Amino acid sequence: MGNANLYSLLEERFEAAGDRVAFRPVPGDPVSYADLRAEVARYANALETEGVKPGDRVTVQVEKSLENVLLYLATLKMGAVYQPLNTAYTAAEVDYFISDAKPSLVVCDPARIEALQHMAATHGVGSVHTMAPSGAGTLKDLAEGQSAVHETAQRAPDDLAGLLYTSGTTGRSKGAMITHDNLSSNALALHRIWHFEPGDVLLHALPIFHVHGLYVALNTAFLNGSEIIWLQKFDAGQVLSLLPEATVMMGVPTFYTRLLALEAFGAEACRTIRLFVSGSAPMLAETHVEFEERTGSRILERYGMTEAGMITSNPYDGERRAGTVGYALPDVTVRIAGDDGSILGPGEIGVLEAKGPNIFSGYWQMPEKTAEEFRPDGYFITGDMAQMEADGRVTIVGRAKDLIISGGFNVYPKEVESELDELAGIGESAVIGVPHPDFGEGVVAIVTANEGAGVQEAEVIGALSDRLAKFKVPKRVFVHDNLPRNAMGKVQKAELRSQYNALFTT
Ligand code: MCA
Ligand code: AMP
Repeated sequence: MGNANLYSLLEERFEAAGDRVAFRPVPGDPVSYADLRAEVARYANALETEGVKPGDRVTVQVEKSLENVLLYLATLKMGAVYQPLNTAYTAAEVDYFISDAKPSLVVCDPARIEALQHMAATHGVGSVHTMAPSGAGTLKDLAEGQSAVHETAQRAPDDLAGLLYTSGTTGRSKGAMITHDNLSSNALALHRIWHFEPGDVLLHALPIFHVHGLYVALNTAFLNGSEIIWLQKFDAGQVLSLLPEATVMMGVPTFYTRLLALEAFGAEACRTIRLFVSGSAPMLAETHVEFEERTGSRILERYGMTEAGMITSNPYDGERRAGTVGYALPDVTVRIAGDDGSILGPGEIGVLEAKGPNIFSGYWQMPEKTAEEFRPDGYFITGDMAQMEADGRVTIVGRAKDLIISGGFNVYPKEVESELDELAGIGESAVIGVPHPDFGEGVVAIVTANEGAGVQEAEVIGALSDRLAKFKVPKRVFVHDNLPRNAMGKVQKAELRSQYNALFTT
C-alpha cells in the first residue's frame, strides 16, 4: 500500500534534488535538499521523543525561520497535525486556539514562553518549547541530538495534516481540518498548471502561518526541488534587489502595489521572472494594467481559501484577464448558486460553491458548523459572490460574508465589534472595510458613546491593541450619535462604507 503522507511525496523529490540548494536565506548560509532531509528526520525524532503521536496537534507560533519549516515538515513526516498561528495574535487570542485544538506540544518564541506555559498548564497541554536558535531545552537543541534516520509515518489520504483557524462571521474561530490528500492534490495541480520547470527559483517573502506562504508557495517549490530565496518578511527594496536571482514570486496585492511605488521597479528588475502570482485578496484591475505597462509581465491571479486551498487560477498560457480569477483547478468543480441553492447560469451573480480533492474535511469538533457550510451534494459554500462565464471563467464580485481583507489578512468585523462593545464607555459599534491604498481595505470602526462617557480614538485603539492582533485593530475610530439602521433595526454598513469610502484615498 502506498503512503498518502504528503511528506513521502515530498521526500521523493528531495531525494531527486540531492545536493541542490533548497533554501538560500537572506542573510544566511544555503541549505541543500540533502541537509533538509536529514534535519527534518532529526526534528521528527525530536517530536516523538517529546511524546507527540500521529494525529496529535502541534501548535506553532514562531517568527518565520528555517527551523519553522523543519518543524512543519517534521510534523507531517511523523504524522502529527501542524497548527500554525499568526505571530501577530495576542496571548488572549492564542489562549482560545490552544484550548480548542488541545495540542500535545506548543512551540513559541522565547518572548511568549511564560504566557504560553501558563496557558498550556491550564489547558492540559503536554509541553511547551521555544524555537530559539540555541540554548538548552529549545526544540532546535533537542533535534540536534537525534538520529537523521526516521521512517515516515503511514498516513491515509483523509488523515489530517494541518489545522488552520479561520474566524467566522459569527462566534468563535473555527479550525479547518486539512488532509494530506487536500495538500498533495492541490500542490501537484499547481505545480503542473503553473509550469514549474527545472531551474526555477522561488522568491519567498510571505509569512508561513497561512495557506499562501506555507502550502501554495512552499509545497509547489518543494515538488520542484527548487531553490527558495528565503526572506524574513516582505520588504519592497530587498525584493527589488533579489528579483533578478529568481524566476517565480508569489504575493498578496500589497506586495505588488508596494513594488510599483518604487521608481526603480520595471522590466529590467523582472527580467528573470517567468511567473508572478497574486492572491489572498482581490487585485485591482488598474494594478494589473500598471504592472504590465511597467514590466511587460502579466500577473497571474488565482483565488483560494483556507478551507479549500486553491480553487481557481488564471491560465498560464491563455489569457490572464485582469479582474478575473480564471478557471477551476483540475479535478475541482465550481458553480454559482442563488440564496435558495438553485444553480445559476452564465453571467448571473451568486455564491461560489466548490467541490474536489482540495476541499477540507470539516471544522474541528464543530459538526453543525461544518454541515452549514456544505450543500447536501458535497459542494462547499465559499461565501464569495461571483459570476461565471459560459466557458467557466470566474470573476469574484464581492463577499456574502461580512469579511474585510487587509493586506491579505482576514478581519471579521464581528470579532472586532465584540471587543469594542466590551470597552468602557462604548455603546455599540460597527466595523467596516474601506479602500486603502496600501492594504487594499482598511479597517474602520464607528462607535457610539454611552451617556456621559468621553470616547477617545487613541484610547480605543490602544485598548484594542492589547486584545487583538495589530492588523485587526481599526486604523481609525469615529464616534457617532447613532448607528444608521433600517426598519428592521439592522445596522446599515453600506451607508457607513459610502460615508468613509474616501477616508484613506484622498
Ligand atoms: C501589518 N500591519 C497591518 C497589516 N500588516 N495592518 C493592516 N493590515 C495588514 N495586513 C500593521 C503593522 O502592525 C503596523 O502597525 C502597520 O500596519 C504598518 O506595518 P508595515 O510595516 O507597513 O507592515 P508590514 O510588516 O510591511 O506588513 C504588511 C504586509 C503583511 C507585508 C502586507 O501584512 C503581509 O505579509 N501580508 C501577507 C498576508 C498573507 O500572507 N495572507 C495570506 C492568507 P503599527 O505601525 O501600528 O505597529 S492565505 C489566504 O488568504 C488564502 C488561502 C489565499 O487565497 O491565499
Ligand atoms: P482565507 O480565509 O484567509 O483563506 O481567505 C480566503 C478569502 O480570500 C476568500 O474567501 C476570498 O474572499 C479572498 N480571496 C482570495 N484570493 C482572492 C482573489 N484572487 N480575489 C478576490 N478574493 C480573494
